[in-house]
Amino acid sequence: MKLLYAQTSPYVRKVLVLAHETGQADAIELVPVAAVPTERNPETIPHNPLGKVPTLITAEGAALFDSRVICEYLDARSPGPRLFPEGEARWDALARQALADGLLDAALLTRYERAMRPEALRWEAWEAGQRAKIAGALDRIEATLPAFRDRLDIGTVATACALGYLDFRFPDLGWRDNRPVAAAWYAAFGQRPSMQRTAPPQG
Ligand SMILES: N[C@@H](CCC(=O)N[C@@H](CS)C(=O)NCC(=O)O)C(=O)O
Repeated sequence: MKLLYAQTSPYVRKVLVLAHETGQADAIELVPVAAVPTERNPETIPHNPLGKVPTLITAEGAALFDSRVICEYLDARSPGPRLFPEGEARWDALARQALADGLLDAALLTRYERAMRPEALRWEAWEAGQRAKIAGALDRIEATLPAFRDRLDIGTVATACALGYLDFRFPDLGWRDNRPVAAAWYAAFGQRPSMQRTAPPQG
């Protein structure tokens, strides 16, 4: 399998954390590609017309995207642990993944706004709206964490990758302020080898 990837992408990180946790990291060849919304990357487009990472090319040559589809695919072929629970617990785990991914979507849009959009074209109210989504998602994580803090599933993996992205791109946000439960949980979860091995570049 080949994974079209960028080391800084939190969605890629989610896929790689799941690959490590399910013992499949060595089966994935990492192919670095540029992923920029304003440019069509000829390496990625033939596989994924959206031009986004992560995009997985399976051993059979099928292209899979986005991160949720890839995570389910890898989980389904896991030789060991599974991170998508069955039964009632599944909906809870998927909902927590959706919350964390939604936090990431808002954070990434904010990042693009700050790093890419020409200053004269910036729209403050729009960025404030994205920041409010991030804060709301963080508050929901803080409130609900006691019920799932001991789980290892796609929900906790996605949550940890989202918090890691905030540390990486928004170190001044102070997401830990008034959120001691999430801060303590992330400090412990972040020590997992899967998280350590997939950390974004420093500096
Ligand atoms: N919902 C997608 C989001 C993927 C995504 O937005 N990836 C970013 C990098 S972090 C990207 O490829 N951006 C390039 C673009 O938007 O063209 C997923 O879960 O995989």
